[in-house]
Amino acid sequence: MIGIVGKPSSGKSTFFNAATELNVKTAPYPFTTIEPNVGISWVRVRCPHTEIGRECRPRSGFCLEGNRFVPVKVIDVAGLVPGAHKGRGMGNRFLDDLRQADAFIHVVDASGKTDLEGNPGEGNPVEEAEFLERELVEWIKEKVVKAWEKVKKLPGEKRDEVLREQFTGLGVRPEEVERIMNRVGYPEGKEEEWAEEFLSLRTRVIAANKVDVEGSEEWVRELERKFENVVPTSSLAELILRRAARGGYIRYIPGDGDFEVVKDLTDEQRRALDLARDVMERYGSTGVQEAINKAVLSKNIVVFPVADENRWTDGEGNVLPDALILQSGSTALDLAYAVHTEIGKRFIAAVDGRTKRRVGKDHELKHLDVIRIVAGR
Ligand SMILES: Nc1nc2c(ncn2[C@@H]2O[C@H](COP(=O)(O)OP(=O)(O)OP(=O)(O)O)[C@@H](O)[C@H]2O)c(=O)[nH]1
Ligand SMILES: [Mg+2]
Repeated sequence: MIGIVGKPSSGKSTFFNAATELNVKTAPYPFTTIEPNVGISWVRVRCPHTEIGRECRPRSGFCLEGNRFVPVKVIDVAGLVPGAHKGRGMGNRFLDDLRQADAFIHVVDASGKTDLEGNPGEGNPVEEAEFLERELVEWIKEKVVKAWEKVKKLPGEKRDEVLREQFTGLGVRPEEVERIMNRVGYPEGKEEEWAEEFLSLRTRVIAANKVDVEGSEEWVRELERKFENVVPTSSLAELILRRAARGGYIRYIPGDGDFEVVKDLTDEQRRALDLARDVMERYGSTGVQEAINKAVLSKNIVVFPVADENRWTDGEGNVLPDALILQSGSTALDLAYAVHTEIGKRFIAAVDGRTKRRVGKDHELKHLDVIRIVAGR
């Protein structure tokens, strides 16, 4: 799950709406919205079906002209203000909604036209990015302090064991806790370092948003100088494009650097689309799809399990029906378990759909692999 975070009025909800807006009219897709602020967006990857010249039939997500859109959950939380971890603003409650997010997209108002509380005025996007990072560290630090209080009195062996299990609620696996313990030592007096380690387990992308606004270019450059993973975005442009595409006015594939008008437009529609075109010309795309892709694919791969390694189909003849997001470094056995626990338990071997080579359980998978799992009965 991707958490969309940022100060008030930076454009989080606009980003969320753009990223979760379905711009294809075909078939009704399930579960577009799960709860008010949890929705489905899609990672865009090249679909392997283009290699075999037969159309895929996605069971979830969709495919547009050889671009496969793989569902990923996103959550839009209320704006965070300085002191949020202490409960300022809507702080705490929403921070806790982010526990299970394994990546953050930090939406920064790169127009520099709103202050840290989201009110119109003078903004400093660099400070904005820094304070948010701070708030996240402080929030996690409190969890570390609490956990350590709980376990520090336990005897040695038991203490390590309980500590390892303490942070699964924060999405941190026992083996990751173990690694941090080996590197940093116990959290005593080192809560801050622990919090930073936890945070660095998650991918963070900075969406330098509102790049359609004049004056944003300087801030984008400044942000790119100071931070990694900065993606210039115009959530507004993306929302305009997806809605126009859904209405059948343009042909546009999310993430593309261009679109084609296919129906008569009103002056108002034309002006809106001009704004989008301008952003695309300056930055190559609106950035929204790129931000989602970066958030997911920095630490994950997409793999296609099939039942027939020659035709790339499932048991019913559907071509490439499933696309799974797995952590980078995942093995054939991990894929088997991701498909179904039973398949994992009965794993015998896997077959690479391209080379047709048989591989064992420890075989490391690559991005866009097509794999058949051979399981016993
Ligand atoms: N020009 C421009 N305006 C944007 C963009 N994204 C958002 N906005 C505007 O910024 C204002 C705030 O947008 P929201 O999406 O509500 O911001 P938010 O971060 O969700 O705000 P809170 O929920 O209050 O924290 C709205 O007027 C949006 O139309 C963008 O890319 N370009
Ligand atoms: Mg909002």
